[in-house]
Amino acid sequence: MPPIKEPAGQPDEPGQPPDDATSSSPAERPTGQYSFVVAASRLPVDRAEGPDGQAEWRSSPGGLVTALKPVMAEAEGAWVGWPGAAGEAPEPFDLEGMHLVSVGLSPAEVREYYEGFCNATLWPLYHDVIAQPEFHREWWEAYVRVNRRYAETVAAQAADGATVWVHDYQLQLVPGMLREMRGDVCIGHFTHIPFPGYEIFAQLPWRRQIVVGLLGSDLLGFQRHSDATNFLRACRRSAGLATHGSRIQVPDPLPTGGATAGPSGPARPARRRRTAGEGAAADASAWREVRSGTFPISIDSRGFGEIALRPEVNARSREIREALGKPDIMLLGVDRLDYTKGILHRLKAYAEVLAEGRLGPPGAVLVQVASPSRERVDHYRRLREEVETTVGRINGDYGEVGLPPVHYLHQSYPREEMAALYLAADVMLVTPLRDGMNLVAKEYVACRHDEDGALVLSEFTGAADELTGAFIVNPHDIEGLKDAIVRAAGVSPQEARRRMRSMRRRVFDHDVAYWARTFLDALEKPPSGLQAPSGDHHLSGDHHLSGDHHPSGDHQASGDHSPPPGD
Ligand code: GDG
Repeated sequence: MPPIKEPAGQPDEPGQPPDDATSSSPAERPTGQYSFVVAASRLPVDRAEGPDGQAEWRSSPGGLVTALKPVMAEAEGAWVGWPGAAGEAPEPFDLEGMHLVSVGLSPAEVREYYEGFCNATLWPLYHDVIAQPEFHREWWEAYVRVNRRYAETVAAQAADGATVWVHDYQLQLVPGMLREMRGDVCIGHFTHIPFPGYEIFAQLPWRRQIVVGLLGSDLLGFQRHSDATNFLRACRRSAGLATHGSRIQVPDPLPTGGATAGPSGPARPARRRRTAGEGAAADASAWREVRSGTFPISIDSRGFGEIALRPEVNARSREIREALGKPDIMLLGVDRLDYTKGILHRLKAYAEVLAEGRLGPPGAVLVQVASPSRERVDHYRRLREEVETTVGRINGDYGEVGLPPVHYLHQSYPREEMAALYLAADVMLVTPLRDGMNLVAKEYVACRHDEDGALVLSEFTGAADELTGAFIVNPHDIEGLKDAIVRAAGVSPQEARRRMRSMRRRVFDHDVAYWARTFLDALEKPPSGLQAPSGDHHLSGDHHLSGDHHPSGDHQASGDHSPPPGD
């Protein structure tokens, strides 16, 4: 189907609930029993075969779940998400202290909502249109429908006054919908991917509905300062709202159609908590304050660090180097096979470095793990073909019998194997064209207990704000990338140690638990008497994170949602 230019109906009007929506009125909806509810695209579990051959659920070892498990256990938490396969939602179940509630997606919804609007509209749009986003009205309708289903599921689980934490670009309408259903709950939303500049965001026919949906939150978290400021601009431009520093003044309830002007004077803190079931029929003269903040996500640093210290993992890392023919230099890339990750730019630079003999013959080997991802989406199919053709060409041009210069692995590996690869690599190549954070860079650092190894890191990742000991590159600048690879490969042990030490300090001080804690603290205990910061304002989250400031000013760090490979 060709991309459309025209939106359905009024571009800036909210999506209407579909005819088949099973909404009940707020008054009829029972209040749930969970005082902390996480809503994320996926449940933190995988379906696996048990010892008896029966299918069973196993928790998937993502950083997000690692960080939130203790909070879930303490607060009687529920997690709402899609189990990952089309079809009816399985009944809610408990696993490792978490109450897991599935949202079902039909095969058509997987196509139109997940592969369509999420991964072929929003994903390329939010990553600076590296690939052309497609705009289809039926995909948008599926997005509205599925977001409503999530919101209803959360509303049914949340106790009176509960804290709800909604995650990422797949669920941007949930905060607004949930606020209409349950004005009593406290809602946070965190965007894991970049939030684009307004000129790009403005292409989206449904830009206003997205902004309004997000503004149902009490606190909006972003990875980088630039993401938060882009969002504030979108509030002003597409919803006509006034922003004061990092805060947005929002009429309560927020009209969902037409332009909305905010008050021009200073912020009027007028949020009032409604009781469960009271719904949105509140006094339209009230104003609510929505806060935004920068909360860079991180990883389970200690967990990775411990794996990397295991003797069998260290033995495996030596085995990997032997299997590669004991190269002088081993370079490594680990990515989902995604066009945002800059894999082709990396391969081009590596091929030229080889051609120029700058890594010293026979010398270097690149291991590229490209874990399968979104394989039914066109852009991803085409990327796979291009990457595989390029790898074949490099090996054809520069390989010898038994010594291919690129080892390409289109597979997913257990964490232990990943840690062994990280430990084996002299140079880690993380070269995305755009990336909200990039957890791989932090995982590499967390594993290097030997304080050796060098990281080449794109400036277009959130991680570049924090990992200043890396060799920072612009991946579009192939000459610059080549120079950085050569410098990283030839770095002295002293300089490598100095750089790695500073990065390890950062990654261990600001882990995923820190990220979750700072976000939830800011959500539940908004700093009183917040001053509207002037100019390059800092966001509410920063108030919790003074001290360890990065030159670019963004920082705090921590948390991680390691999406399961294959997402
Ligand atoms: C989004 C944002 C942001 C990959 N292959 C295997 C494997 N992985 C794991 C990595 C890492 C994760 O997947 C990938 O995380 P990234 O941060 O690199 O990227 P996205 O998937 O695009 O994640 C990103 C993130 O959300 C968190 O907010 O950083 O910017 O795009 O953890 O290790 N893990 C295992 N085997 C593999 O083969 N075990």
